Amino acid sequence: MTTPKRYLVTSALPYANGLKHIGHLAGAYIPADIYVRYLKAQLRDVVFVCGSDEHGTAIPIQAMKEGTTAQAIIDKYHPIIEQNFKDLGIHFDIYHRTSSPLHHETAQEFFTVLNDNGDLEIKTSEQYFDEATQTFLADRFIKGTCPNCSYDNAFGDQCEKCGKSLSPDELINPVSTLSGNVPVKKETSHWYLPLNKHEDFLREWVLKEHKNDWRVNVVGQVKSWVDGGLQPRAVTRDLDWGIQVPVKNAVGKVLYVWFDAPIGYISATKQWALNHGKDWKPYWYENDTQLVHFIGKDNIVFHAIIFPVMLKLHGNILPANVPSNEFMNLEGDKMSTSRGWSIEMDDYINDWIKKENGGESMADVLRYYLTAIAPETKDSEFTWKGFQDACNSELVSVFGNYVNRTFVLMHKLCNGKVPPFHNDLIDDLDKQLIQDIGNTKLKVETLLEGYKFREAQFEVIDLARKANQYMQKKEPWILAKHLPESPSNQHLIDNALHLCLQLTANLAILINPFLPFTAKKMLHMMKVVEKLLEWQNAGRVDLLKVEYSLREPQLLFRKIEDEEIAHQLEKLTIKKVQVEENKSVEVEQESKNVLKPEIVFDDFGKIDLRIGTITAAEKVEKADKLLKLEVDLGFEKRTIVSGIAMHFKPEELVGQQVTVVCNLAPRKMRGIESNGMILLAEDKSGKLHFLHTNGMIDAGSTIS
Ligand code: B3M
Ligand code: ZN
Repeated sequence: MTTPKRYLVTSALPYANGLKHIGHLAGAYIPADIYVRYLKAQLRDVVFVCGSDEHGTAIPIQAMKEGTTAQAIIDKYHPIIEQNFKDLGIHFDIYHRTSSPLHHETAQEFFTVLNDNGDLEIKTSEQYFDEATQTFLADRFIKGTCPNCSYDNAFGDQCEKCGKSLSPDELINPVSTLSGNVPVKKETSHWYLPLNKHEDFLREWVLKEHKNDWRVNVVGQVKSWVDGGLQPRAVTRDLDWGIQVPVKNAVGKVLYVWFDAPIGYISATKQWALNHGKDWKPYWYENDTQLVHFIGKDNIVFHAIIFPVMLKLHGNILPANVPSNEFMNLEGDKMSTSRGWSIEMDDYINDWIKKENGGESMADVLRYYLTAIAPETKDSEFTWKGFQDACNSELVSVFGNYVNRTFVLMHKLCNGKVPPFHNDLIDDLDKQLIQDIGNTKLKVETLLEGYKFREAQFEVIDLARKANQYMQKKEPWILAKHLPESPSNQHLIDNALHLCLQLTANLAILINPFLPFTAKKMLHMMKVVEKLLEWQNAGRVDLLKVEYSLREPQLLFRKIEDEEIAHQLEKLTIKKVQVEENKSVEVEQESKNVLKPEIVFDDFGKIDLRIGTITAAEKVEKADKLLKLEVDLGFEKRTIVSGIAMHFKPEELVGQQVTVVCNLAPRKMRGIESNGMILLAEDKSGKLHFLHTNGMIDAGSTIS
C-alpha cells in the first residue's frame, strides 16, 4: 500500500451538555491522539480535528435541568471539556464548536447540495404536538408509562428503568414534559435520507472492500443493519434549537443533530485552515487523503453508514477506517454519568494531576492504563486496583526503574557522560539488544498503522523489560567493584551503559505517542531537543553522542499507595448514592410539573375558599405530624386538624392568616373531628410556606 499524502483524523464530537468520563476518553480520544502523535513523528501531513457537538435535544434538556438556557449550557461545558482534553495530553489541531456561524453555513450548504440534487425525500407523518407551547415534541420531551415494565417516567425514546428503546407511540398516557399536557397528534413534513437506496453501495464498500481491514465489531454492525433492511431516515426535526433548515417556509425546522454533527469535522477543518493559511479542500476531496474517524461503539451506525452515504452524495472522500472500541466497564458495572457510576475526566484531573507538582505524569499513567486495557475487540474493565498495578508494576518498576538505573549508573560509573562504545568488545547480548530495538520499532509501527494500540504499547514496555534484563546480566555495578584489579572492566561498563543510554533514547521516541509528558521529561534528562522524537530516529543506536553530558535523573512515575485507591473506591460509592438521591428528588419534582387532569368551571365553583385566622394551635397526642388548630372564619370558629407539625411550632401559628377550604366534609383524625383544610405552598425542597395576605384581611373573606 502506498503511503497516503495526507491524513485527516477525527474524534467524535462530545455533546457539550456535561462532563465526559474516562470511558469516552478510552474510546475515541486517547487512541486517536496516539495515532496522530505517531503520524506527526513520521512527519506526515496530518490534521486532527474535534470540537463540541452543541445541538440536539441533549442540550435544551440539560438546560431545563440546570434551570438555564441552551446557550448558557454550551458556553459552560465547551471550555471545560476542551481544557480537560488538554490536561490529559490530547492534542487536537483544532477544537471547534458546532454553534459557530462557519459550521451553520457549512451544514446548510451540505444539506442544500443534497436537496437540490434530489437526494432527499420529503415525507409527511403524524407526530406528537404540545398545544400549550405550540411545539412538536422531540422524543425526549415526551414521558409516559413504559409498556414493558410499567415505569411511569419513561422517555419517548427509551425507558431508563428497563433500558428498552421506545418510540413515543408506545408510551402509555404520554404527557409533554414542557407543559404537562397530554400531547395531540399533528401532521408535519420532514426531509429524509433514503438509506434504502444505498444498500448496494454499503455492501460493496464496507462488507467487501473493508471486510478485512476494519474492526470486526464495525463490519458486524454494518452487516446487521444492512441485512435488516435500511429505512429512509429523517434528517430534520421540529425543534427550536439547532441549525435552520435552509429552505423557504421551513420555519421551526432544524437539521437533525446527527446530520449536522459529523459535518462538524468539515467545518473544523475549514476553521483550522483559516487559522493557519492552509487549504482545507484536499483533506475532504482528494483520494490520496486518509480520513479516519475514531468513535465509541454507539456511534458506529452514524459513521459507517449514514455519514458515508452523505459524503458520497456530496462528492467527498470516504473514511479509510472507522476504529471503534467496545465498552469499558467500571468496577463490575456499566460506566454511566447519569447513574453516577463513572470517573469524570475533570475529577481525575483534580484528584491526580492538579494536586501534585509534576502531576502531568499522572495524566500519562491514566493514558497508559486506559490503553493497556483498551476494549479494542471486546468489553474491558477499569478497576482502581488494576490502575494501581499497571502504574506500580509496569510504569514504576519496569519503565521508570530502567531509565532511572541507567542514569544513576551513568553518573556514578561514567562521570555523567555518554561513554564510548568499544566495538571490539561487542558480545551476543549487545547484538541481541540492538536487534530488539530495531524489531520493536518495526512492530510498533505496524501495530499502530493497523490501529492496534494496546499491543503496540505493550511492545514498548516489553522493550524496557528486555533492557532491564540486559542490565541485570551485564551487572556494571559488579564490574565496577573489581575495577582496581581489572581496569579493563571500564570498557565493559562503557559498552553496557552506552547501549542502555541509546536504548533510553529509543524508549523516549517509542513511548512518545502513548505517554507524551514522559517523553518530554526524558528529553530534558538527555538534554536533547524535540527533533530526537522523530520516528525515523527509532532503531538507531547512535542517538546520544559520546562524551555528551546528561542531566541527573528525574523520577518518571511515582508509586500509587493503597490508601489513594481506597479513597477513590469510596468516592465512587458515595457519588453513586448521591446521584440516586438527587434523581429521586428530580422525579418527584417532575411529577409535580405534570398538571392534574382538567376540570370544568362548575367543579371549581363547588369549592368554598375563605380567609381564616388561626387563634389557637396545639399538638395532637401520639401523632408526630398533626396539629389541632382553632380557626376563626369571622362567622364561626372551626377546629381543623392539619398535618403540619413537622414544619411549624404551634406558637408560630397563632395570629397567622390562612386560606381555608371550608365546605370539605368533616373527617375524624385521632378522635378529633376536623372541619376543613388549610392551604399552604410547598417549595422545591418540600418546605411549607404561608400564602401571605399582605396584612390583615377580614376573617371570612371569600376567595374566588
Ligand atoms: N455527540 C454523540 C456522542 O457524544 C455525538 C457524537 C457526534 S460525532 C459527529 O456520543
Ligand atoms: Zn421500562
